[in-house]
Amino acid sequence: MDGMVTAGGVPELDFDPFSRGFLEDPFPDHARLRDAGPVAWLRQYGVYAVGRHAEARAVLQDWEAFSSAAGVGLADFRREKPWRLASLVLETDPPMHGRSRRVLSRVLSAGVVNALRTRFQRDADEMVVALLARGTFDAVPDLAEAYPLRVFPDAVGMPRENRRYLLPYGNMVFNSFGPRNALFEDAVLDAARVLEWVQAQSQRENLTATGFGAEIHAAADAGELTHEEAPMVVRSLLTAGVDTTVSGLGAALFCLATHPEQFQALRADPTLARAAFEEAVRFETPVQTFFRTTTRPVELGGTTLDEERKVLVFMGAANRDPRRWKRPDDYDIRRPTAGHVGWGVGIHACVGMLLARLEGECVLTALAQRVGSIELAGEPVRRCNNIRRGLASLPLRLTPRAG
Ligand code: OW4
Repeated sequence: MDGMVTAGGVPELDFDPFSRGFLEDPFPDHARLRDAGPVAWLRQYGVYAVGRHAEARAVLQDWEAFSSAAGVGLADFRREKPWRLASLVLETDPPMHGRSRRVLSRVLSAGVVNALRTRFQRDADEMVVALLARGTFDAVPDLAEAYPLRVFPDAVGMPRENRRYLLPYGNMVFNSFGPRNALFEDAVLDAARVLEWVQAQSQRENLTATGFGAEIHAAADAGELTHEEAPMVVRSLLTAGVDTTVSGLGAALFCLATHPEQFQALRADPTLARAAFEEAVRFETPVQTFFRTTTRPVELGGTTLDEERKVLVFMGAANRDPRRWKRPDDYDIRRPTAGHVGWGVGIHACVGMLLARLEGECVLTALAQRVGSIELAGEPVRRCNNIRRGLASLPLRLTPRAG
């Protein structure tokens, strides 16, 4: 029952953040969580929960007290075997984390990403022109999925065939950070085949001679990673690189279709494309939650958390915390978004965010320059996932820009 407190004085809550009802509309429980206190206890799972911006940031920034090495899902790797080999970057602490992170940071650095801009913009322009010719289409498969599935595997150096498997694979991995509920079980039905395929894609001989994949394998030649580790780091790219940006693009398209005045502001000044994407990442927060595990008794928001406990950080709740944001539930492409936690913060903050932002900027720039209006042409349909917030379907109607 809500209203009880733990022996440590932490308020207890009963909602299930992995139920379909919550995932369809998390916002009322987000408010309850934030209002209960700086930290709450989720009775159903026996985990701490953090929904306010200040404490979410504090947890994510303190990797020593709030470890990732026991897994960033509900499963505690010290007690149960991970369902797939643990990630060398997401599910590690320093010093191991730094080894893989350093390689990924370089492979996805500003200079590398900026060099892709011309190609990424051309691909976005081409897609938007083709969709304008159709007028009405489903923006999830036809744009939010199609665009990252074209540009990202190209940049990694993957072959064209079967890249669409990256979508069910991402859905599987993100569901796996939650409990073993029906979402998880349905997502892993085909796991053996998909995992085998992803592992094969990560091998050096299956990647082109140039691209992110080849550069990660070259880092093993240079001694920065072992040759056993290199394919695992490529796997991280394939895991985190597609369906996250699919959710982000879907969020931006949903926001612009449902806030026509914001799309008109973007049309009036297409240089707002990057800000409009960033605000969509705050507003919808594609990666809604991740866990940490306490390594010692640790003070947070005036209470002391027990050691060896999972802590569920609600980035989506923090990104709409009224203690931090003015009119948090408004999508406003001119608001200062700095400090949002949609990419995480601290040593595990999204290493691919410059690439994701480039994809968002290119698609929204193409829309701003070529499209007159974006309207819903049907009801959006949510794709429920334990961790990731996104749509399965977004029927849109575009009209061309006059003149
Ligand atoms: C958000 C992320 C997500 C899922 C998987 C991995 C990374 C990985 N970052 O390293 O496998």
